[in-house]
Formats: sequence, structure tokens, C-alpha cells
Amino acid sequence: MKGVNYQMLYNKKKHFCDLLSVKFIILILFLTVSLCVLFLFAINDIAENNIPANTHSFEPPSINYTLLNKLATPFSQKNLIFIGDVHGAFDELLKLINKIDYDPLKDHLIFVGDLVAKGPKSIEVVRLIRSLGASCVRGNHDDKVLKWKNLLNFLDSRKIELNEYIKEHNISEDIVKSEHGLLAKKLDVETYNYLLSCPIILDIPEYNLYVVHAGLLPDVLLSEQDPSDIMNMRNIKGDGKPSKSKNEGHAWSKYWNAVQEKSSSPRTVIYGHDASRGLKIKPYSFGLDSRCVYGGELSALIWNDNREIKSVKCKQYDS
Ligand SMILES: [Mn+2]
Repeated sequence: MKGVNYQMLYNKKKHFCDLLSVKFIILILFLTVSLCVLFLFAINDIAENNIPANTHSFEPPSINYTLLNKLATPFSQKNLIFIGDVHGAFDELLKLINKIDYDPLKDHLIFVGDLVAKGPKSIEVVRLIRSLGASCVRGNHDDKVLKWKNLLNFLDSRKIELNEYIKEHNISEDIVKSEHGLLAKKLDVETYNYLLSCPIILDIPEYNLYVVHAGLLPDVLLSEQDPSDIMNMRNIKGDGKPSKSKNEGHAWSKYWNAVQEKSSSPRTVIYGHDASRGLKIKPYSFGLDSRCVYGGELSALIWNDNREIKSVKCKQYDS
């Protein structure tokens, strides 16, 4: 009898051990699967937010954009007034708005981008033009501030300090004090959303117009052009590629005009960005950056029969 009892005890113990090892294997499997899922989530997060690898020349992660918007009909039926690169020159913008006798019931303002940076009152400029219901396109400096704000929002949501992030990614500490980073810190939600809403290209079909910050390639479909090029180009090189520099190739507007002259449905581009070339009026392109922030002028193009230009003098805020 004792033997049988031992046998039963042994069987129970064996059964118990088997049960334990099954539970143990299930636990290990569960932990492994959980870790895999967490790892996949982390990878996905990093990919989505495009967190950069260790770098000293830091560019914040990219941000969403709208490539092309059409100007809504109620606005396109008003008098259209295009304004060049403001770059935070708030006082000069007020003077210009006064000089053109802006009437919100009759006129619609359209900004060619680079509302912010270099000048003293960037946030005030964006708040003002938002309150006026103006249209805009995204400039290269607006884009930099948006990228920073996007990064700050991301860090905020993860409760990570910017300094901590900078150290972790081995990024130079000067980056924290960059102008665009500091402006991003001051952007409130409404101002951020307004800047974010400015498309890369504004299409005004009623007048066969495109508005962009820097330029367009004449022989490439709009949907296939690089937003960064549209916000940065000055020239087109011999190989047909755009360039930020005006020292290689020729002004993009030269090629644009040549192509439009032969076109049965020519399009005119209104743009800014090229302060070094200043106000540049051609049959199918209007360059409106008249160097306000460098002590030049802030200019408005009134889209009447005379294509009238009105300008105000600016203080020098940058050199
Ligand atoms: Mn620019």
C-alpha cells in the first residue's frame, strides 16, 4: 500500500512539475511576444517621427505639408493683393496695409511666405495676417519653425526635456538657442495651425496664377516637384535641376518665362525668397522680395490692370 501511495505521490508531483513547466513556457512566450510588440511599436514611432540619428548639424524631423491648394472662390472674387517676404517686420507690414488702403470687405491679402525669422516681431506678424483672413504659402523659414514646433510638441507629449534630447542625440548646445527653435517655443496653437495650413503652392485658376515662396520648374508636373525645392530654389542648373544658389545656372524665372511664352495656356508665378535680385517683374513672373529685413522695402503687388506695386521703406533688422 505504501508503495502505491509513493507511486501516486510521485505521479502527482510529476503532474505538478509538468503543469509548472507548461505555465513557465507560456509565461516566457507571453513575455517574448510582449517585448516584440513593444519593440515594433518603438521602431514604428521612431520611423513616424523621423527622430534623427546622432548628428551635430541638426535638422528637426520633417513635418506635414499641403502641396497645392486652390484659392477658394469667395476670396478670388475680391481684389487680390500679394505681399512679399515680411520676415517679422510687423511695423512695416502695418504701414504697407495702411498705404494700400486695405479694405477687408473688398480686398484679399496673399503672402508669398517667410512671414517669420530675421525681423523682430514674427509671432505678431502671423497673428495679424491670420486675423485678417489672409492666404499664404509656406516659406523656407516658416518651414524651419514648423519643424521645430513639431519636435517640441513631440518631446512634450513624451515628457522629454529639449536639453535632455539634445544631449542624448549628441547635438551641439547652440541648436537650443537657434532662432527658429526659439520662435517655435513662442508659437501658440492657433498661430502654429495657421502657419501649418499655408500650402507649398497656391493655385488661383481664375487668373492663371500660382503663388510659391521660391520658384517652380517649368517642365515638371506640379505634383512631382519637391516641396523643399519650391521653397528654396533660385536658379536652374545646366542639367535642369534646381539650385539654392544663384551662382550656378540661371534664374528659374528665366526658364519659366521662356516656356510660358510658347504655351497656349501660360501661367504666371508670384513668389518671394530672392532678396538679392530684389523686385523682379517679368511677363509671367513677379518676384516680390524687395529686401525689407535688410533695410530695403516691403512690397505689395495689386492685381489690377496695371499690376500696381506699392512699397514702404523698412528698418534694417538683419545684414
Ligand atoms: Mn526665403
